[in-house]
Amino acid sequence: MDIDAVETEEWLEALDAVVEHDGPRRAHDLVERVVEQARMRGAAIEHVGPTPYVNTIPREDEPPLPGDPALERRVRSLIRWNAIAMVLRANAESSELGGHIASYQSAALLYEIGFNHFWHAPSPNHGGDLIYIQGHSSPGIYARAYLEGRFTEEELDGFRQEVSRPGGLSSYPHPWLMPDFWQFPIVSMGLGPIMAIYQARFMRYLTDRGLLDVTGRKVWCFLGDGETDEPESLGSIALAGREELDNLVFVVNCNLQRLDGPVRGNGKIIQELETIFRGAGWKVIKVIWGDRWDPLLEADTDGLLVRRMEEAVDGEYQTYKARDGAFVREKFFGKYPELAQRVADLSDEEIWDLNRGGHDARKVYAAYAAAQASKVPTVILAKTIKGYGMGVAGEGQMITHQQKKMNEEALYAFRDRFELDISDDEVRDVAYHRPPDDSPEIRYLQERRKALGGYLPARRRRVEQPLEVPPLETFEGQLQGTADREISTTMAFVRILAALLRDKEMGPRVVPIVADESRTFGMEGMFRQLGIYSHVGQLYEPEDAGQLMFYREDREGQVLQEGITEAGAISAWIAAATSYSNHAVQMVPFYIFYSMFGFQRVGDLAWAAGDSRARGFLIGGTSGRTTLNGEGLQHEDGHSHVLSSTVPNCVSYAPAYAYELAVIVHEGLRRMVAEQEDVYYYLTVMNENYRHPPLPEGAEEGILRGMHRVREIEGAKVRLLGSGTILREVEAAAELLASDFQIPADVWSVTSYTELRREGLRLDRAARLHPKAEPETPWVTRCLGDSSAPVVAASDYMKAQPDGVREWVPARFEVLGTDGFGRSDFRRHLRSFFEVDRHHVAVAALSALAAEGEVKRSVVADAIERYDIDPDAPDPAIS
Ligand SMILES: Cc1ncc(C[n+]2csc(CCOP(=O)(O)OP(=O)(O)O)c2C)c(N)n1
Ligand SMILES: [Mg+2]
Repeated sequence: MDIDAVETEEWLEALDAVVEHDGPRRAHDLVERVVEQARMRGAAIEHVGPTPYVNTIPREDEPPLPGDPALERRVRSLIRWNAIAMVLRANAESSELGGHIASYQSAALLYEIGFNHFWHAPSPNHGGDLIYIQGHSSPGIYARAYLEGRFTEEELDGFRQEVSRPGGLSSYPHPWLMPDFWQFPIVSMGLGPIMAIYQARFMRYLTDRGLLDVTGRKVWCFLGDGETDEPESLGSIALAGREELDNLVFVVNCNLQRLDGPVRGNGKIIQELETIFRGAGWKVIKVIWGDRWDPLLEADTDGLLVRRMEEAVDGEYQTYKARDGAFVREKFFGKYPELAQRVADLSDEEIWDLNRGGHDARKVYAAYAAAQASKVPTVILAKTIKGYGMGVAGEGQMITHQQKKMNEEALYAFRDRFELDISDDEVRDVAYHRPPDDSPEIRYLQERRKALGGYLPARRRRVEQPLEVPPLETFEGQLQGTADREISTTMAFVRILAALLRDKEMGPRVVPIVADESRTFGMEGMFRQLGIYSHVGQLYEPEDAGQLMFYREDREGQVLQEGITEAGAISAWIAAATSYSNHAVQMVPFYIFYSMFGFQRVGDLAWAAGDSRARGFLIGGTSGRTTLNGEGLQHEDGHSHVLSSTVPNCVSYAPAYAYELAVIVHEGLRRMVAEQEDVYYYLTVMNENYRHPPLPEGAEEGILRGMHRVREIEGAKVRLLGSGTILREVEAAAELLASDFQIPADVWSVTSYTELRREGLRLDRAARLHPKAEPETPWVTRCLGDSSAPVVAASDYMKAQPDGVREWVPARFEVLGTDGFGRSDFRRHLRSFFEVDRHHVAVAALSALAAEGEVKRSVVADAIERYDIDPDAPDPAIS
């Protein structure tokens, strides 16, 4: 209720006068001052909602379009055509291969303005911008590369045929499949945005630490409006805002549709995203309406048009573009007679031509120029039409996303709409079309890219001068054993890291990354010693300033303390682990986390890391279902090695002793840093303290291949395998078997069932396909093949791990493991519950011997009784 209408009118008139005399900007500033004053006076003005549903940049502030817009449109149309042709040709035989038409057609201009005017390739003058391309827009990116002369027509015809056609083009951006082309694997929705944010932050880290000047380089990330529903898409935007990452631009292609239908049929995705990003400290640039709306908006002095624009929901906007001008006149303008009157002079065709901002070159250019100059992260919300130009074949239709067909009629219409110089025959054949090299179109396109330093995307495979890896003796402290001192492998790891950090060449390239768990792993010493990275340094005196290891934040800090975000921390790790490629600076990242919150929590990012050819170490701390004992079901990891084994280029180890860890880390450095192999390492470390023996002579090969003998007895009757801390239970079981049953046993430390299995599979395959060649024997068989004594394996992980090598164990094989939900108790109780303690190992050994007829069954029964095992205890796997 307005209690004083006259007063209200006066205020509004005053504002109108300001707009008239000093322009909207002055009005904006004044209102902001008034709001501020009102707050000071106690008027609780709380929520700042979205701005009106119009473009953020006023028409008068739009810079003129540089270059030759008409020629650019011709080039763009050619790219549109070839992108469609790729998909249609791939699906001509059958629709088996798939591919997307509609997404790129909605985004074509958004990419082309970038390619023609903004995005630098690496060159002597510029380090290069990093473009995260929306995965299912790839046909458009290939089509551009074809016009640039980077792909042949045969290669385009190999779209989505990566196996049968040499040089076939991958469905989506995959560095694994196209290592010279794609830089960032983004098609799994949400991963692109979060990786882009941490990439931008990592670039600033490189600069602040004096490793590389990245001034002027930007990260541009494209995402779909539907994709913003993924928690990963928006979950880290506050970091970018807080850190004022001025090198980051998001372009959200707001075509209002996702796969099944509208993104926000009953609302407005652009308005929703505006509020979210503004709240997170981003500059938001809405590009909603194209220039043909400008006269109507200028004439909208009473705000009725904007009101109508705000009333209409996205579901309606989608429908408008699937119908025609008459429909828009009736449903949109016709709602208010005054509004209908304003378009009475426009023909239906002119109403139909009222364009959206994301399809207007000048508006998009203006937004990009503003983003380029912005001092904070910027998001561009560009309103587009899904399937733009597809006409009756799909424009704005519910089924558009998956439409892979366009009939001849639709293709002719497309050609005519974009005024393509393509013959009827070519249209019928869906032929690719590329004008000659000396045509104005191709010359223009090439000149633009030349001016911007070369082609994009393009990926660097290796650095020219790899870092030198320090010798194994660097980790002498861990190789010698700890004598009487009891430490955990976590502590051993921290010492290995500390030794690496002391190395002159490699030390500064090490990136320790944590997600608020440094103290858990005893790494708080690094806070003081290395500093925690913070672009603004430390603006406060830390509470513990007087202490030796105080919480030191520093602009040159080396540690990335990401807070409680495993997805963010692994994204930071991916940025560092691919720095060799994106920045030509080799880094050696170690991300240390609770092993339960690794692969299980952020498995898709771990997969993307493999695709990215990331090189670095993931360290799963406090691992083992019974080793981290007090934390209960949610924390006790007994399966991360099963999960890590699914990533083809992830090399996993579960070491038990410090010297194993040292040998493995050293080999990882050799392979990833010196040899530049595209693998990454997953190592589990534990928090149980015990003594560590010195490195046995000649043990390195076995440690790296996956198993080595740690206890050798003449005439062993049984062989026991252990991993991680359970190796110690296995060693104790060997003692029990000797003392209580006079049975000699060998003990092996299995450092990696995953590696043993991979070798077994590889050699089996080689033997199968090369029947005439002498088959090679896998390591596990070489280790265990010299006797037929039974083998018993126990670990703190699932039975699937040892089971994976069963085929190559040439003897009876009993497997113990920790399948099931964890729970808390003392370690000894948990190990008894999960049946992986010394007693169960001994019983399993006797049981195997009984099955072989080597001991009587009564001996097994005796042991069960002697060790106080309840044979009717619940099965831990389902308890
Ligand atoms: C994690 C994940 N879930 C589902 C998909 C399947 N998918 C591919 S595209 C798509 C719709 C995308 O809609 P939007 O983000 O709006 O992109 P547009 O094509 O409209 O530009 C879906 C669901 C995926 N790629 N990744
Ligand atoms: Mg969409």
